[in-house]
Amino acid sequence: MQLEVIGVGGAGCRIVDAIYSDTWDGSAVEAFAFDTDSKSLRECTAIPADHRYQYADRDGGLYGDLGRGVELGKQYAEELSNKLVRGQPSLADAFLVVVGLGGATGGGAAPALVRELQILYDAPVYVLATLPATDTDSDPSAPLATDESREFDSSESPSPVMANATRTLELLDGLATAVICFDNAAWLRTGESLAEGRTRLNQALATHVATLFTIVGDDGEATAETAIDTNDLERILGAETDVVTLGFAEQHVETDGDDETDVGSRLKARLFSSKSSDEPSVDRTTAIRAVETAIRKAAHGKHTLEREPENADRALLVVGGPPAWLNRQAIADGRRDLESTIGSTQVLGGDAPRPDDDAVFALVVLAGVGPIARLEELVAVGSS
Ligand SMILES: Nc1nc2c(ncn2[C@@H]2O[C@H](COP(=O)(O)OP(=O)(O)OP(=O)(O)O)[C@@H](O)[C@H]2O)c(=O)[nH]1
Ligand SMILES: [Mg+2]
Repeated sequence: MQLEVIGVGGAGCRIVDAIYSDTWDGSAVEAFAFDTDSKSLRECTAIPADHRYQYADRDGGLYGDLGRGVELGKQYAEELSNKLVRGQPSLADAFLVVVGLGGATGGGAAPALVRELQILYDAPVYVLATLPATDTDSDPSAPLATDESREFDSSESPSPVMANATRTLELLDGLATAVICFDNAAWLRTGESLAEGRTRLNQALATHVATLFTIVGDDGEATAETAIDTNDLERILGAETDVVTLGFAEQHVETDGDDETDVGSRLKARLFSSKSSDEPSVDRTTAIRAVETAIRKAAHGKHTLEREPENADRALLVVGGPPAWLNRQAIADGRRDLESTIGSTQVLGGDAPRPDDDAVFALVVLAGVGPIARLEELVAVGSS
């Protein structure tokens, strides 16, 4: 599918940079980065320079002033959306606006930009939002909490990160087609600051997002038995600003191409296998086990946002990897299990053959999830 990813503010631009650097076989992606702070834009080196744009008359971050961010967002939304014509926005199957909740620039501009895109284009406008990690982000002395170039002045009141995050979520309600959430707190290691962990977090998030959007309408060289198309995705994500979480897992598998170093087994395969190298034989039980394990981890393991597994309205399961490993029965069983876990029949399953891969992966999308303890906590802290 054709996707337009747009980062606003420091976090949004960095995450888009990571997403854009990820592999996109078969799918088209265009990336844009918008910030009031040119320093943060200069660091997004994967995104073409003419797709990065500094807006507002004063260059720099907004130091947590969400009111100002909202004002600037309204003032510049049209100008920002006009920058997209440097690409081909009219061909987009979806827009993905990426923002770090808690900041002022991204959190302020995202709602107005989403509104503008909804007016201009027919395609859904999804939001990808990070939730601030309470302990690191609300500590004003923590580097990179909202603006890394900021010299902290102890006479100022602490940055109202949680209040900003709550307010932005409220503003997005009814505007964003759906909100994919990523909880920084759950992905940082104990004692690790955002400054230390952000590259790893952004990479993990990029893998989840790139996987989701590359499997949709995948027209790679191998044909899926059950392909997921943009209509399927729209059906699962809904159009009511539902909260979405993603779970991803992969299992390395031994493929014929793997044996470069293992001369003995390569030779054995050549001598004794009746199949040619482009028709690898895979033991059925081993394939089923690999698919089952990947599905179990993606469905019940760590998600971008922790949730009670049963609290979702709709779900999508896609299993991908080398075609010979994609056991249809195991995928169908996994889909049925997911259906009974969430107690809904609105569960789609599909496959994504990747002939050159050496891993079986599963991606689970849960939509309409709630109530979510972390979001409630955010709202409670933000409004106290
Ligand atoms: N996952 C992730 N989260 C980040 C990153 N940088 C910042 N954040 C989070 O996003 C929130 C907003 O930070 P920024 O995006 O830097 O803020 P901004 O939108 O640029 O707004 P101002 O700089 O305040 O004008 C922070 O409170 C963090 O919770 C990042 O690289 N990765
Ligand atoms: Mg900033």
